[in-house]
Amino acid sequence: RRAPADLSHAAFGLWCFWGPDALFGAQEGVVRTTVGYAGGGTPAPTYEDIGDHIETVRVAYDPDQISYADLLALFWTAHDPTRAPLKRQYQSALFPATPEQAEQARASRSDVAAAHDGALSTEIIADAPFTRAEPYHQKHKLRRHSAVADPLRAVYPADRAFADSPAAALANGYVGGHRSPTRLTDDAARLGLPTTATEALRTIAADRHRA
Ligand code: MHO
Repeated sequence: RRAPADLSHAAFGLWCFWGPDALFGAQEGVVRTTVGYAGGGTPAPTYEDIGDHIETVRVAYDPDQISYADLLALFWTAHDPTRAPLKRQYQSALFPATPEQAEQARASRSDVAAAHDGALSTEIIADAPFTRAEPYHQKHKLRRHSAVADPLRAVYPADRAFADSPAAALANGYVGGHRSPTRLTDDAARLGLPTTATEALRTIAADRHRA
């Protein structure tokens, strides 16, 4: 397992950030997720004062386990990039963090555009500053399930520690239905949940997960 300094980062905008937070959090090799605002020019965005920013999920990943190409593939299939956004905050957008990612993002966008007669709304915004969203938006789906969230909050009492924990990212992925409950046994050490919370998560995941 890589040290935090060796992790790669990339951010994605695909409609309301609650869903992508769970989707990316469920992927093998994704270590952390953070939702926030990026891509605009107005200062100090918040949810109530988002200005021209886009709801964004920022992903920390181990490049030995998952590639930027894998994340791009997930991005394209998880939303309809040909649809015009209902509002600016739901803009489809890629936020590459390195020149290599930017190159891959452009090539990938060209491929997808070719398959859709060029009609994509997706923007590519390099080097965009990222502002963390409010704590209640972090792992939002997970927060609705206190039988799982409360024991995790006991381990990570501070909002930021909870939001940034690999365990919360993964649990949120299960709650979103993006990871099979058959994997819970292997994930036990990473989740660090008491048995009752694990069983609660199994029930939720079994209900949500469609193979
Ligand atoms: N207001 C919508 C989207 C929220 S997302 C943080 C909802 O409640 O589902 O934009």
